[in-house]
Amino acid sequence: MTIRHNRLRAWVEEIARICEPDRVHWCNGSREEYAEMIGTLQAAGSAIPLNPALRPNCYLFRSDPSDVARVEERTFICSRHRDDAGPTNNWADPEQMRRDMLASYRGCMRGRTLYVIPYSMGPIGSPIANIGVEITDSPYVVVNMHIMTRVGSRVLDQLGEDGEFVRGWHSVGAPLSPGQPDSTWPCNPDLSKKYITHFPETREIWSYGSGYGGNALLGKKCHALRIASVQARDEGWLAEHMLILKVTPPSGRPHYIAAAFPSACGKTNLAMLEPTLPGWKVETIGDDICWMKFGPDGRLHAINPETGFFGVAPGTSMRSNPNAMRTLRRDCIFTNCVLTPDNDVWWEDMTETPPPRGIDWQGKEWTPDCGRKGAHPNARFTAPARLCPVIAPEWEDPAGVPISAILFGGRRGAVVPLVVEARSWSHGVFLGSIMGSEMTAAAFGKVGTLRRDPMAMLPFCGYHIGDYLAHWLRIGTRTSADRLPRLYFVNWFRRSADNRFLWPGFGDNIRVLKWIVERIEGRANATETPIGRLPTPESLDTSGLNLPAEDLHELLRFDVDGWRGDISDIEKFHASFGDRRPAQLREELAMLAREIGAL
Ligand code: GTP
Ligand code: SPV
Ligand code: MN
Repeated sequence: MTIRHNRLRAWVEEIARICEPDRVHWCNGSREEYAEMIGTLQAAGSAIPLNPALRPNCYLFRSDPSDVARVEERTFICSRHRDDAGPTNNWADPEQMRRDMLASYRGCMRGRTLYVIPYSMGPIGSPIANIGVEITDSPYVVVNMHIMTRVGSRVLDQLGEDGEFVRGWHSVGAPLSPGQPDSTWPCNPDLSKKYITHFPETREIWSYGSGYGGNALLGKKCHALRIASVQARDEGWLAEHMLILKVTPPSGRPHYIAAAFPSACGKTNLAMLEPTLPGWKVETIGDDICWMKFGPDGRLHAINPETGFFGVAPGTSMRSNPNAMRTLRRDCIFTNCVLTPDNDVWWEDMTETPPPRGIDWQGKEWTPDCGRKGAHPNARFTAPARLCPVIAPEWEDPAGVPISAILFGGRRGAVVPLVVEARSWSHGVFLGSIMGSEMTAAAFGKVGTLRRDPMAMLPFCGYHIGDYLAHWLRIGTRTSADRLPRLYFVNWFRRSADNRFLWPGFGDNIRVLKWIVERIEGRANATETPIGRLPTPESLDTSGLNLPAEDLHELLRFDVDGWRGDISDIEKFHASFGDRRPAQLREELAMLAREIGAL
């Protein structure tokens, strides 16, 4: 392959000099390359082929037990000024970080191949898309990037001789000395040696020591969210942790809706929802990331920058997400799932009856009653989006789809109602800024504790969170109010006094989407409350649900006492933005506090 882009070639040569790989391989993105890479991984014992009669062309991987999720405490935003990273990011001095990491990178690819992965986030040539190049020493990363992004020669052609690209430098941090046998999941098991570093000003990502998910597939969180959020701020668009769906009511006129939920809080589920209301149809555009730019019509147009789903496996079943299950029938990668006796994969809650025995995610003999989970709680599938039976025909439209509504939602057992409509753009930004969620296994941390997670971007915003919210407020002034998406706050996770989920969720979430579509079209009623507009009980379609009236009442209740209890926590969170706290958000909070007699 001849590389016409001199800066790209020189950069790869420089990295190769530092990392000292045995070989350099430029990825062309072909099916043959995928097959060859899988062959290498299979020979190394890393890729376990599944039963071709049950799941053709599918492979299982088991990670090192130290390397199972994103590592937020080892994730750094190395902006020149500490203040530009803000209170929610780990900051480190860029020069110091470069020195420290260079010391780790020296010779780190000995005994390995350096792969160069040119990729496009978004349809190649789309005005909303963006190109990156990831250097990695992990063939597992290569095959995952093949599924998750558009890889190869087409991207190099688009880049031409001098195009701009995001530079991603990744190593698992496990050099091999001559004759040393490789591990099936090479990584650096020492947490203090792992780094997921971003240099926002120079659009660079340096990742070292981990081979898992968002730590290693650099197109995803590092590029499409942390670096892209900075580009979006500079250029007047939005890079968000959101699914995108198309909902078509019986009347036939579709709406496109985006929704921000924190990790493992239901984006993939909602994006592929199978409606329980007759005549309603939901199709998928994307399940994790959404880039939105203003179109010539003054509306926000969204693309899914990815081409695959890196989805949470446990809990995925024919009951909770049948369309995901149908997507997983061939050509997929599974990580940290159970291997069953017939060489298939399994995870908790996939089926009502578990397999009688199997090999768990750590490679140990496992039975359902052994007291351990078979799959890791953050076990994941990597699946091509085109295989999703409800993928929308326009999912790769380079112009994107016009967004009618944006939902913000977290996992809250109490306080937050099922759905509330914002009064205005700035009120909606306020609601998004106070999102809280009980933590999940998608990142290292204390599962279940409540943390504020504005727009589900807390771990993914590449700059000061106060500036991020100010950017959102500014976006609302860039077009007329009737062209902006309407903003909503939702919560599928409200619990009863005896700890049941009050709302059936999953396919029944179409009932909330229906209310939202009818609000947009001016056909559904709502009650004004200090936190926004709540559905009147009869405006929410609960036909055929058997939902007890007191549960519905609780789901749609404005819980004054609960909100009073939340105010001081919100105030503390917003106060942590210091002098970058947007005045409009201060006013929104003061107004809410006044109306409910708090503060
Ligand atoms: P990332 O890929 O980590 O960004 O997350 P995601 O938001 O795509 O997560 P996903 O859709 O895989 O979330 C799965 C979790 O949400 C599982 O624990 C599901 O049980 C739960 N979940 C999804 N939808 C619902 C719902 O409507 N009700 C309830 N109670 N749980 C839900
Ligand atoms: C998330 O944690 O939000 C994910 C998975 O989507 S990962 O790509 O590993 O970050
Ligand atoms: Mn995510």
